[in-house]
Amino acid sequence: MQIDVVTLFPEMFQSPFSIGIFKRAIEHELISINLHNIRDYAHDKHRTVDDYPYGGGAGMVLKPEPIFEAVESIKSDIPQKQGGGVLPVILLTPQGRPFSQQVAMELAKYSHLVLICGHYEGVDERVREYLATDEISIGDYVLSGGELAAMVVVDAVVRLLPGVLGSEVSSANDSHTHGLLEYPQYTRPAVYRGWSVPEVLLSGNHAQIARWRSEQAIRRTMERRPELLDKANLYSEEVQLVDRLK
Ligand code: 6GU
Repeated sequence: MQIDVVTLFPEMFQSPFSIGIFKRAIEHELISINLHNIRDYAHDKHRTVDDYPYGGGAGMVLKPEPIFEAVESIKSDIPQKQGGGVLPVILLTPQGRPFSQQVAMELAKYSHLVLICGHYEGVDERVREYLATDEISIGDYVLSGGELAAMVVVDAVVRLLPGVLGSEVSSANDSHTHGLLEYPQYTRPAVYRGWSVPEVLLSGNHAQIARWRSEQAIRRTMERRPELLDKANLYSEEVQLVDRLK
């Protein structure tokens, strides 16, 4: 997957993308991440990227020209033979559709993504209307820019790509993949400061362990995020368990 990020602060991405799963995925050529500084596409010698809002009001608005030209430059580098479907051009904005594991799985199907990080009080509306194909928000709170949101989206998407995680099961078992929170995990020592690991996990009885984990995941989801249960994809035994626990 090729990921192009259009941002005012490319240096913010350097450290996160140079460690952990990103480092490995880039080294193994599973992903390539290109950072594009919006300022490089400014038209004047002061490299102006923002301006006062028409109609007045506080704050500045990101100008359309540098953003359009940055994305057009990315598009012009795509080999024509690839053609294929539409290239997702995603604007990160608090007004976008809510990001979720479902959306991450949807984006993981593409071979190329373009992410535009918004800033200041906003982005000229023509960017949303005529350049972006999608708008995403990572939650109901306001960040000073789309950069952290873009990193969240890239992390959630990249870890779903085949070969990025150690084993294929690692992301299949995650919280939210089936719509439930994850069950508790333990490792050695079996007793730490007098706190014991649940006995069933030491039993070697795999069917019993699977049943315990399923019950824990359901209990935890009921306690913490009951609204997730309505949307969850449950097996019939799990549905019965939910009814029993209710
Ligand atoms: Cl995508 N951008 C900004 N600036 N704030 C946010 C956000 C995005 N998602 C939640 N808050």
